[in-house]
Amino acid sequence: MKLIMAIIQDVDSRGLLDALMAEGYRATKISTTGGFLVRGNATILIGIPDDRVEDVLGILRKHCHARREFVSPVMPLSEAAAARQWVQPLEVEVGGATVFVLNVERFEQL
Ligand code: 2BA
Repeated sequence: MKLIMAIIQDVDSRGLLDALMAEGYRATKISTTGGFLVRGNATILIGIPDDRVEDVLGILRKHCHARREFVSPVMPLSEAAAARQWVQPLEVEVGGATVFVLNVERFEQL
């Protein structure tokens, strides 16, 4: 058995969960926060038999889209003035999904 842990953008989570349910997969959404942007994202946990990994990755590819985001680096005004420059927004591409596939040693539903 495998546990897929996928960090995705929250906006994609409803469509992804609907697609997973429609295909008979069980999934859990956890509301999480990315360390860099410090914005909400979603982590989806999906427990599956080993031979379903590629199918689930295909569903993730279809429903999770990369987007460009702008982040304003935080610098106190006094430091910005001292540096004699305006702080430019930084553009980053947030991935469709950051996916970890883990081996499950044991699975119980009690
Ligand atoms: P965040 O940490 O908020 O990162 C959002 C996006 O910012 C990243 O997109 C990347 O494009 C950029 N970024 C992150 N750290 C950076 C840095 N030190 N310098 C410049 N740009 C940086 P993704 O790579 O697609 O990651 C999306 C989210 O997936 C991340 O949100 C984080 O929550 C998670 N993630 C990504 N890699 C991870 C890892 N190795 N372990 C755990 N979580 C991870």
